[in-house]
Amino acid sequence: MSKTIYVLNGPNLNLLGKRQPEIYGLETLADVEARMAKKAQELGLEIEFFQSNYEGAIVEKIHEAREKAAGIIINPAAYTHTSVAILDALNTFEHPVIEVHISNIHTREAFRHHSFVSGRAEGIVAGFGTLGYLVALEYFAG
Ligand code: DHK
Repeated sequence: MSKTIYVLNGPNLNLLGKRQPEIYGLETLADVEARMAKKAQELGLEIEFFQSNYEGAIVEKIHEAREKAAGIIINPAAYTHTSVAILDALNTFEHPVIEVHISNIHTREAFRHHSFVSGRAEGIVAGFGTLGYLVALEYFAG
């Protein structure tokens, strides 16, 4: 049976492609999902793709992943910098977590330099645009 990887996206990423394209690019989240689904098939993986603007909904999806997923790829978006709840939920997950940021958070405002998730993540990809999601998926190949 192939491994299922949960791909979780935080607030405002539903507006990808329309939102500050000079920072986040022109691709939509649906484009990212389609590219990931294709790549997952090539790698023999399954993905469950999810986006929410609500912190609690992301926490609950991580709880669901505890039973169903072999890994989590997460772009917590603004919750990266604020959410102990998402960190605590990830700490209940017993498989690898890869953190993705489309932009390089370290070249942006100081408040974006700290991530609550990074200390829990096996790997972090930032600043590669949406390619970062595909790189994260490669981590789970094999
Ligand atoms: C996305 C966001 O929405 C921001 O709040 C983060 C992240 C950066 C990204 O680069 O994907 O600070």
